[in-house]
Amino acid sequence: MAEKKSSALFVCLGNICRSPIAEAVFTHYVKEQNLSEKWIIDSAATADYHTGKSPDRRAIKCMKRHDIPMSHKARPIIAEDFKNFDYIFGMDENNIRDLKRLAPKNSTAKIELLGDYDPEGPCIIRDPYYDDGDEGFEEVYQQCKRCCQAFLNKVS
Ligand code: WE7
Repeated sequence: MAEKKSSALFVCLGNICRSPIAEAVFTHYVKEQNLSEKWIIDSAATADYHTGKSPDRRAIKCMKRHDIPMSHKARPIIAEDFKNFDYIFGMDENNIRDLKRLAPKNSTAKIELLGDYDPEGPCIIRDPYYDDGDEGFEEVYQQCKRCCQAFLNKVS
């Protein structure tokens, strides 16, 4: 009998910057630990604004720089996600507020800040969308890396 899979959904405002990076980074560590068969991993938006779009070019550049594959098309979070996923991670307090507002009554997912797993502290993964360069995206990547490793170690 196959054991039940765990599942994690990474969420931000538009699903083109932070959450596809988090999804790619977590998927990378899950693969590295040969746990791919045990996990369902996806990302989604709280706003139906960039649906169908690829990640921001700066996010793509960041993942290329770190040699981590990323392929995702933006999609809004839907009611079923709140019962299908064990964990739904927001990046900042706005995401958490929106997720709690969007959660249906039968929601069973644990809604958490991804940054709460960061052993180095900063709990908010800041929105880099209106930044000029690549630095904000690099910071997002570094935070996602620490948080995803810590989360995976905790739950497996
Ligand atoms: C963002 C964004 C991000 C902000 N990705 N957008 Cl202009 C707009 C309006 C509604 C939904 C989306 Cl998604 C967007 C485009 C995409 N990371 N961050 N907008 C943002 C940041 C600070 C204050 C206000 C906004 C809209």
